Amino acid sequence: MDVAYKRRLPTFSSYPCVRDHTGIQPDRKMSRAAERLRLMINHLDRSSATISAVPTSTQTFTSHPQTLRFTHDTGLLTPEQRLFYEENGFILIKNLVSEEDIDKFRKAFERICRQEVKIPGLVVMRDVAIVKSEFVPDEKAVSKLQDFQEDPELFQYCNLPQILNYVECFTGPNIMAMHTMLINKPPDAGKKTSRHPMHQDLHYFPFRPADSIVCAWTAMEKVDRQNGCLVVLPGTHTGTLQEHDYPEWEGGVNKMYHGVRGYDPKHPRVHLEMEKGDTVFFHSLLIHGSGMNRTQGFRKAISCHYASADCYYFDVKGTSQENIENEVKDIANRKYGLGEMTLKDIWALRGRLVQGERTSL
Ligand SMILES: O=C(O)CCC(=O)C(=O)O
Repeated sequence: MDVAYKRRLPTFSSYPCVRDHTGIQPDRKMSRAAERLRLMINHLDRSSATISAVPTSTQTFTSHPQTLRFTHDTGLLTPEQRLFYEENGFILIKNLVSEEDIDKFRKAFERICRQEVKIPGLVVMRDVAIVKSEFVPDEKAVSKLQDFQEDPELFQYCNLPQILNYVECFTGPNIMAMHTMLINKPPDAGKKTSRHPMHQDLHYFPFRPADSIVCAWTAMEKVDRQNGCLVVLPGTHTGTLQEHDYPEWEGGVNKMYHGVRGYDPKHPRVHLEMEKGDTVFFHSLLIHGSGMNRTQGFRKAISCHYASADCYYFDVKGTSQENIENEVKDIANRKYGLGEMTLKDIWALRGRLVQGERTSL
């Protein structure tokens, strides 16, 4: 009789999830558990593998089959990487985007900051501390670009084949790029406004299921604790969407930077220190944020939220997401000037098919 195989998960500190995009295995030998899993997964249903094994005297077993709920088997992720994402809700891939591409995105960003180009639908945000100071039309005034889907250069990021290959592991083959950002975290002006409060990205999205939505976030330069790298709470993707609102920070909070209410501050944290071109993929329910930028430089990252085109919209009225709906509608109605629009209309307008078929979103 088959019984469930008890997972042995890698620890965060060893980062077994990391490998380069050439697909070459890391130096160290894959554990025997992972080898067994690879063999088993290859024999199982491709989309939602049930892992089971015949017991031996040296193994411990649970009584229920273990289902891989958060990842698809496309042949790219190793069994260890799949299990890492299943357990932690994120995976970091080293050196995924080339220097050349990143430099191109940086130049496109600078052109926008210098106001040499005008991109339809683009939202240019300024840090709450800077916005009050004198306006300077260069990158020093801009803390974030949102919705660059109409910028042919920046949008190339969302179409990079090496990114989409990973995205497919979480969304399946029909992929929409739903939300794009280039974050230019400024040096903190002393009020800690450069922090991004801990939050779940799903709070912003009126579509589901949450498991079919993933963020790709690429460091455009070295990011570490000094300049405010991402901080994640591993495993929180298995929870539910929590209430969000503006945190009560003395120095002020940036527009639309809602924070999650009532998460456990003692939950283990992982600071994702990354080199230029490294990319982290994370689940839409994973609680994450970023720290203050204590350096004199700007910390840049580019990101896209992808969703399966098979996702569906729902009405957020009466849910905890109603507060963000009103803010987003306000901004979008001003941007597109098309009169009153629903959140679904706004997202349908922003979303771009990047692979497969536009089946629903
Ligand atoms: O890049 C950062 O500092 C945080 C970005 C982020 O979490 C977001 O915009 O949702």
